[in-house]
Formats: sequence, C-alpha cells, structure tokens
Amino acid sequence: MALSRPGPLGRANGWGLDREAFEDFDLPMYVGMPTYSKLPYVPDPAALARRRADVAIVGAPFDDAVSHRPGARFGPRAIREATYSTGSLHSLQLDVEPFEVLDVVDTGDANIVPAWLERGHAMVYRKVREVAETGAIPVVLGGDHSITWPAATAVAEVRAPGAIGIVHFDAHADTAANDWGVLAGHGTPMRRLIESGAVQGRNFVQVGLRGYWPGPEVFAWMQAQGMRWHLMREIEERGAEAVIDDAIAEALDGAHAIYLSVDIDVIDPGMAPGTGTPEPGGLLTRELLRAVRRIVGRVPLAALDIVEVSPPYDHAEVTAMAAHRVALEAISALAVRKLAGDAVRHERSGEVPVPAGPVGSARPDSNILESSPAGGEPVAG
Ligand SMILES: [Mn+2]
Repeated sequence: MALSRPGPLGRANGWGLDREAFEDFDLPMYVGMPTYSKLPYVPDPAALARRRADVAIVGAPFDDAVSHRPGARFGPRAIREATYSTGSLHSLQLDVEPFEVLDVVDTGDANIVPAWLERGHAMVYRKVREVAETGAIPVVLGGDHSITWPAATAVAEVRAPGAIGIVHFDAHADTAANDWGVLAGHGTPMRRLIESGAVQGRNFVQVGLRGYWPGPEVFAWMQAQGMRWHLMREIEERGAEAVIDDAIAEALDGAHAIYLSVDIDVIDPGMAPGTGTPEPGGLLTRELLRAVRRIVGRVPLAALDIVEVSPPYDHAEVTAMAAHRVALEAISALAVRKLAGDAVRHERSGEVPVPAGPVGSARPDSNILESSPAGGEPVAG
C-alpha cells in the first residue's frame, strides 16, 4: 500500500520518511471501516455469489418488536467492532486460522427504517434470503429476537422448508401466541416459525430457559409440537456439557442442518447486562462459547443469529464482546470442519425445492390481532 508524496514542510518535519502502511484488515479495530472484524464489505449479492464466500455477516438493526428495554437496533454496529484482535486470527481453543481457511465477508445491513415493524421483517427476510441463495452461511447480527422469524424463514426456504432444525439458546422460549396482541413481537418468533411450516416442532431444541415466563399453557403448546427444551435447572444439575450433548443429538434427529439462534440473555446478566429482558441465573460466557464450538463442530450449520444485544444498557462493551465471540467461535468451528473435508457452503443441486409446507401463510394482514380470545399476553423476550 503506497503513501502519498510529502511536501517540503512535511519533509522538513520528518514526516516524509518511508513508513510501512497497513491494509485496512490489519489496522487496529478502531481505525478504518467498522465491518465485522474488519472483513471485506460486500453488500452486492452478485459479488457475493461470484466470490463464493463461505460465511456472510448480515446486520439486522431492528428493535421495534421489543417488550421491555429497547436498544438492540444498535447491536449490529456494537458487535461488529467489539474486539481488539484484527487481521488474520488464530483460534487458540480450536487451533485454526479461520480467515485463512474460509472466505468470510460482511454484507452490511438489511434495509431498515424505524417504527415500521412489517417492513423491517420483510427487509430482514429479503436480505438473509439473497445471502443464503449464494450458498454462503448467513451470520445475522440482531436486532431483537423477532428477526429470527424472517431470517430463519429465508434460510428454511432456500434449504427446503421443514428440513432445518433450530437450536435456540435463550432465557425465554419465545413461543407466545402474541405479545399484547402483536403477532410479530419478540416473544413470538418460534411459534410463527412452527405454525408457518418453516421448521418442524420436533426439530426445535431450546437451551437455558429460566425465570417466570411463559406460562404453563405455552409449554403445553410446545409439548404438543414435539419441541424439546432444557431448563437452566437441568444445566445446574447435570452440567452444561451433558445437556449440550443431548441437545446435539436431538437437533440431528430428522434435520439436515441446524439454524443456531443465540439470544445473548441466555448468559447471566452479570456477564451480559446489555440486553432487553435480563434474567438472573444464566450460563457463563465460557459455557456458551464452548457450546457454540461443539455444536457447529458436529452439526451442519445452515445459519446463525445473535440477538438482543442492547448497547445502551451494556457496560464496558462486555455484552457486545460476548456476542462478537459467539460469531467468531462459530466461524472458527466451521473452519475446522472445512479443513477436515466437510462442506461449509450450501451448494444447491438443480431446481429450487418446492415448499413442502405453507411457508409464509401464517403471515397476518396486520401484526395486530383485531380480537384475541384470550386477550393479549404479557411477554418477555
Ligand atoms: Mn430472551
């Protein structure tokens, strides 16, 4: 990289000496373009397809569906730059240099504007779909958890509806029928995904649930769908390792690939305070990072999302850093798989599969229920 020629004053001051100039990728994180880990910015899907990227970061800066603290719209920016390590990295835990093995790029954000819930979800759906269609693995940075409905629907459509499973880390089940009458709130996306046929209930595994929401009738609905869940209490009693092993086995039971959805509030709020609905008594950060490495190392990954990081409630960027590392641990685990000869990209063979289920048909004309028999339900997220 060449520097411009100095003038006479610059030379006299000693500023014309030969200096090494660094590529943007190798500069400190606080210098230059704030893409995820300073990776190349490739917003054009045609360019993404041409370079056959393995992994593509997507921002979903959307928090119009929250039930409590806002601020997750600022999550993608904060997560992208919440690291001090730049350039070609070496994972000590996995002994791999992920950016040497994989082509990882940042595709920028979905085309979000404020205060328009339906449009925001449509734009997340379209952005994730255009990325997934290139064969790259989408890593979606939220945003509140409602974005998992459009993001996972897009991935399910590209892969074949009903063929992906979801492993969902969260303090909350997010399977409410509605949030105070709103069908697309951040307490409802997992129900919408199952109702619409994007994902089958028996391929849905939840880890880390705790606290005081939702009520028993929602768990009865979950059981009727064949969903499986692991309460925080089970992790306390059996240990995270044993529970994650079970979750991996359950996730592989019938699904071709896994969409991993990580609500950062699965971590204890002492370690991840910057979130919308903090619930005391959660995972250690290191337990979550280990779980992500193990799951992505053993299960074909269709996509990953990391949601509910609210920078205004964060302290010392600790929550954003945890979210940054969730993405990086998954990318590093994918790199290990690629070195072992496994396919990482999704190569589509032949025609686009015909949807097996009524994907998208659960989409209401309005996200507000005209009349809700049970009334609106209070909600967490
Ligand atoms: Mn949650």
